[in-house]
Amino acid sequence: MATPKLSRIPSMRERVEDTLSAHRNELVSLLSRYVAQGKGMLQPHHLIDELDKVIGVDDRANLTLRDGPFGEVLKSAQEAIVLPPFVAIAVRPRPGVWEYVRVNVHELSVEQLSVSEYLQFKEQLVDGHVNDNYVLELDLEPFNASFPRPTRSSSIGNGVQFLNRHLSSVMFRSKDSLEPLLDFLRAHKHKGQAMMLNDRMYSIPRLQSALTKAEGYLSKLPADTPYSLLEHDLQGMGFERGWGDTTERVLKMMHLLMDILQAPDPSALETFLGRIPMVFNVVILSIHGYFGQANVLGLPDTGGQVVYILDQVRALENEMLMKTKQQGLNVTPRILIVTRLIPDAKGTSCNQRLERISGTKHSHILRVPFRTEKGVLRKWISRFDVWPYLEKFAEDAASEIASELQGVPDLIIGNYSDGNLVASLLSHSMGVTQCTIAHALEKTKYPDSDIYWKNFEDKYHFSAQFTADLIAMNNSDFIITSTYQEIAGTKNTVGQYESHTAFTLPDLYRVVHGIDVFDPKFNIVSPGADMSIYFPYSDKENRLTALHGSIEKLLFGPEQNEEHIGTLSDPSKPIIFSMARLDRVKNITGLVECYAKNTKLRELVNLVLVAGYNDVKKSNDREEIAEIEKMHGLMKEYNLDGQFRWLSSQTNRARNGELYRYVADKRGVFVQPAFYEAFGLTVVEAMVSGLPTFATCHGGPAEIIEDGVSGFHIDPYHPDDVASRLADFFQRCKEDPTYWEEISKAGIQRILDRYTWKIYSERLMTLAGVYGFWKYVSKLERRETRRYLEMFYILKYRNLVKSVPLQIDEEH
Ligand code: UDP
Ligand code: LCN
Repeated sequence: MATPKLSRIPSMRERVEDTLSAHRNELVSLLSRYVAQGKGMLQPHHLIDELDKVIGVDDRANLTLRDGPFGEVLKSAQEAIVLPPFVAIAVRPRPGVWEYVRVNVHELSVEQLSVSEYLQFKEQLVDGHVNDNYVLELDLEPFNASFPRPTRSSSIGNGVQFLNRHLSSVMFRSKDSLEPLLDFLRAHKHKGQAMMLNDRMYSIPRLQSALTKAEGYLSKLPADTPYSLLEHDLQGMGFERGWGDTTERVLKMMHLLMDILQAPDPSALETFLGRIPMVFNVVILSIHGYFGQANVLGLPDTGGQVVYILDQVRALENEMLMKTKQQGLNVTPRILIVTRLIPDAKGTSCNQRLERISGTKHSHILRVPFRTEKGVLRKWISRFDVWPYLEKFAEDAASEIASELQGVPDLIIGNYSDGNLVASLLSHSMGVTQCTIAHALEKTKYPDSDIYWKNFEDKYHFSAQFTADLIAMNNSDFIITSTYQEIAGTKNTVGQYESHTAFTLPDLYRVVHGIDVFDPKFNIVSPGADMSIYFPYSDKENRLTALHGSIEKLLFGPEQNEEHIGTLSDPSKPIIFSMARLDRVKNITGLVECYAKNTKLRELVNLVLVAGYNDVKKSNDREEIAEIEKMHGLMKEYNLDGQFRWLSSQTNRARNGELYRYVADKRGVFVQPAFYEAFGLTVVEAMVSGLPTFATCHGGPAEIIEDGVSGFHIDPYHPDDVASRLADFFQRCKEDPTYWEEISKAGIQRILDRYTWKIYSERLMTLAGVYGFWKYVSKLERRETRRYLEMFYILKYRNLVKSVPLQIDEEH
């Protein structure tokens, strides 16, 4: 039998070269079109549009160009840099995998570029930039080269699964690799008290025989015998607390370990590590904004992150209480949310040092002020201006945490760039497992904020922020994301973390390997919505009908005041509803404009928004002020009165929940029109309330919603299409009301299946266990990365922070 010939996959350069010889004329004409645009950057749709123009619609002979190897290269291109006579293309054949080619259009020659060469070429786009051969390159690849990682794009975001497979196969291959597990169990203590195994258990054979002995002893006892009655005997055999609260649980846990010692398998390992009681004290850092439990939502920089963390803490505390009890421990778990104390708290509780979190027994918000040599900063400041305060904040927070917990925490969770940087500093100095949650990475929200960083610097100080992000993602033991796209995008779009793999900040430094999306530290653990606040409109028994009077006043009352302006002359029409902070990226004014321009839509439905303030005097946030002015302009220009109601930010969550449902009663929809939305909690809230939801295709919502099934994707860059899609939907529902119900039901189901806090907290506890163990096993290797990051922090980050001005309080 003939052996099939193995053919090598042609390189990117070869594919371009082959096409050059087969389609010389067309390719010259296409490339000349690119080059004719002069120095600049081309986006994917530009590249394809020009290709279609060259081919011509009916030109069958040339279709092979579009469907051939070069067409494939162009279809997976993410950007092209044109510096005549060169065109360099960044190609992304699949999530997380990048290649770079450069064509000289005059000489028709092709070369493959390294990341570094590509970025160096890209830097020439910036006027006044001097090409220098000695540019600082950040490269974390060599440090991670020996670390295991998956290769399939579909494995991205399943880090813990991969890690367990790796750990168990190593343990299987060599019995010596079981030693670290023994050491880990022996070293495990809480506040000086031994847990799991005591010092007598000095070898694996001894552990195995002790387990067999314990098994014999336990199997003779009733399954529900409490641990207190077993403690003395088990201690004599070498076991300490932590195995379970009854004979049955202790036996199950011991069987898991016996299985692992005999033939390790990933799922037994995950269950075992997830059950070891490791996390009793958790510190959650969320620094900027107003972090409070009431009267804060919708204020600038204060949105989903606060909601997410408060819900997370409640779910986590429950899970920790249940787990510690089941493992037979008398330890009271504690969670501290550490945030900024704002003396000028504007009617919120943000000036209190310690605040108990409602719905929990042992969790608190601990507030620490921003302090400099000049004293405490009294006022709220934008998240873009916090950098000069963080190092001192970390020091002060460390001592406050120590005095609250009477020790160090077992897990530190950072949130957003500022919280993650402080989490890195604290976990580094305390040697504690660090978890990172981005919520939003600003680099993705502001296009070209890397290459043209200098243009953004005055307002946003991105150089410090992006540097902080790189330090935190690499220092962190594990990273939780809400969606796959947050890590690695989709087939056609780049993920938020993925965009930190390689980029350049000209004249500052070049990132050639900033983060690897295949790193097993990435895990998708999606948040949910608080089901006591956000639940389906059809859940009649729990509806808060008592609030309908105040909701109707809010929507239809004639008064024009600081809480609402605009009127709805026909209250019987369905409502298009949206709610967000009044940031530019949220594009709320874009929704108003697209509604305003579509006559049919205006006839069919009303528009109701909850966003920011309607008076510029009430805001001190630069983006919000610009949006307020724009909104007033649109109301006037399109004469929206009678069809549009603008409500100021709403801080009453219970009423907000009922508002979603009220809109659903009226067969309305929710629209999330952001230019970019990292995740989008309002999308989850609206869907679970039963509102058919139309949400941006840029970011998380595209993954939450299955287009046309559980809601709809919209592209805010094509507002006319958005308006006609909405108008078509309402027209169809008018003719066939069951269509509204179909989408509504599917939306509710989608959330119940995927986005709940119960699934979240179980997962997070397992991750803390597995990565805690992994940190222990790999601590020597990790040291090298840490030292490199320390250097980067001291030599680069601290200098960048010096360029961010300190804020000044107004005189009192
Ligand atoms: N929110 C609110 N009142 C407002 C605006 C927003 O209660 O005036 C809430 C909203 O219900 C959601 C959160 O704030 O729970 C916003 O989260 P999302 O993830 O949608 O956006 P973010 O503000 O975090 O960018
Ligand atoms: C921040 C954002 O911008 C939203 O997209 C998220 O939903 C929120 O945080 C919670 O993670």
